[in-house]
Amino acid sequence: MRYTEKNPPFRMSQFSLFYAGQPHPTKYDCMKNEVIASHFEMLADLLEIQGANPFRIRAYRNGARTISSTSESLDDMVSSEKDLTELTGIGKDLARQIHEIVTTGKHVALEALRKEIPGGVLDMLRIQGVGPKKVSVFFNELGLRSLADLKAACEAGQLAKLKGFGRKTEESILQNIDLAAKQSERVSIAEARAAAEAIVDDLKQQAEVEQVSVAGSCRRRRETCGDLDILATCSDPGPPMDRLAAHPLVETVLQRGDTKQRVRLKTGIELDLRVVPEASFGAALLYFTGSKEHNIVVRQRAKDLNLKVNEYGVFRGEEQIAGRTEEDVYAAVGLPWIPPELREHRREFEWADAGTLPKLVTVVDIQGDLHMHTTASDGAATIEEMALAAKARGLKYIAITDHSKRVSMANGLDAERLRQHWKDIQNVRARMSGIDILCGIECDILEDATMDLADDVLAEADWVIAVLHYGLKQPGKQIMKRLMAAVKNPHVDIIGHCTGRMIGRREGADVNFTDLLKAAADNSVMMEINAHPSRLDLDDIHAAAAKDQGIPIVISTDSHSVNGFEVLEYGVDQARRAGLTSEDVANTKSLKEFRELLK
Ligand code: DGT
Ligand code: CA
Ligand code: CA
Repeated sequence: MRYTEKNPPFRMSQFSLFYAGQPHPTKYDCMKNEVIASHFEMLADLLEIQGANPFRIRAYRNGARTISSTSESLDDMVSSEKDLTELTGIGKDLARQIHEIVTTGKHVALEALRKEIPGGVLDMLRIQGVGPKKVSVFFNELGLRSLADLKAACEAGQLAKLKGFGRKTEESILQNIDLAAKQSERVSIAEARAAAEAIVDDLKQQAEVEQVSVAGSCRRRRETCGDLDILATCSDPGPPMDRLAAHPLVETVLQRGDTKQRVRLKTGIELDLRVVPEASFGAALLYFTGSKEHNIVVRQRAKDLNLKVNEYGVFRGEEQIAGRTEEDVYAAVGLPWIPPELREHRREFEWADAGTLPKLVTVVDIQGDLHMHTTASDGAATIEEMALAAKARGLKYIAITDHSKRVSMANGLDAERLRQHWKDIQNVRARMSGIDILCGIECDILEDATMDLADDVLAEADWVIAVLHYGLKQPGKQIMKRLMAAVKNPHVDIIGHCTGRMIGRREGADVNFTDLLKAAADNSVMMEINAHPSRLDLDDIHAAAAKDQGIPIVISTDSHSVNGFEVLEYGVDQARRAGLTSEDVANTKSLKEFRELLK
């Protein structure tokens, strides 16, 4: 994956479980390639901050790129004793390190570097527009060790005095630093799920433990989580607590009571484990899943029925009448079971009362993926490799949507290259069976509201995604002029990652969704939920608003490599939070039905 300081797609290491720690390899069925790649990306970042030899840094970055674009699992390669050095860019040293990560779960080189560079220095990489080169200067020349240090230095005008920096950099950092600081207190749903699910799976191994579940915002699939919550039932709380304390992802036990334990993971996030009686599991799960606002309504409904609900059960006077399962708690207060993704006190009670709770879309409903890149622009795999990988995941159709020319750093395509690219796609399509391939384009909507490619070119595409990449900070009026022009363009099929936000790093553009969604509905333009965990754009609220307008939603992975498809589930989670059914999501349809939706 190629990225620049100006426009990082995302920093994989932010999502890595292994950001700070030494994972235990047996905890995972398979060590994902992306996770191994993230180790090397982080190693390269740390070396660059340290001012190490550029060749060494490049070797790690190339290695990371190879790993994330290799379709064969490195984990499998290691266990079947294949020669890793046959992969391009993987020499003896990297092969040895991969072997170490896969077999021991440790990465000595990375851990050594992390000891030399404070964690707060790495936090600086979360700031939009700040990469390892700048951080290196902040750390080595100014001795800054945290976001707070950096903020103070900007406010004191220290940066502007450095060679190669100006007032503009200082202002831009000040503008984005609070968001980075806020974000470092919350983690992406991808990181939250990886950690919580690994720990749940591990607790299930404990013989005495009966039931275990993730709760809290992670179970509701919020896009970021403040902390993790896990519930278990066990006759004796001791063994699960001991097991958690000894888990390789856990750094320290912060608090231990009779039934509750709070720990800090090596990634920095904190986790609560609560051990509850079997007869209260459902009530506790409902209570600790939240949201708080949802719980308040449930409690009020119980009151209206002269009942009391708390984390132990549902009570009539002293008598417990429900609590073992969530279903029976909801039933006791006259409600059907409500999926966790809907528990935000938005419309779930209204739907439940009317008997119209939506049957939410699931990952297996998805038949096609309509946003992905190849080596023609900034992807790591060829058309054929992407198609094969999509087919292996059970997809029936894909659209190849490389960048248009404005995105020059991603090697965006002009009309001539694009037409050749489409010919190449058609050739691959002709010789492949079991998957269909659409000739698409991710076309930039330029700052002046014109499209990056001429209408006659767009007219030849099967599928046109229009997106904002540049000028996201323009005034709302100009942003809307651009989006409206795109929506009204007869060749545009969909608006991709509508706001351009990068969760925790960059605010999105100032979009007036009321106007935009109305125009999209009037012009039969679809809206994308970009599934990447750093985008999730549309968000849940706006995806629900799009549904209300009858706009078909497409959940897309925006894959840049054969492993990019892994993020699909995060997009589906966001769609579920929006209350979307498979009817509302256009890429759950067969290609034939999907084509009928196109204008
Ligand atoms: P987070 O961790 O900020 O991402 O969000 P949550 O929802 O996981 O919040 P957390 O960890 O503070 O608490 C977990 C759940 O426990 C929360 O969703 C609802 C429940 N809960 C916590 N405190 C209260 C409270 O004061 N009242 C009620 N009704 N529920 C609470
Ligand atoms: Ca929580
Ligand atoms: Ca909590």
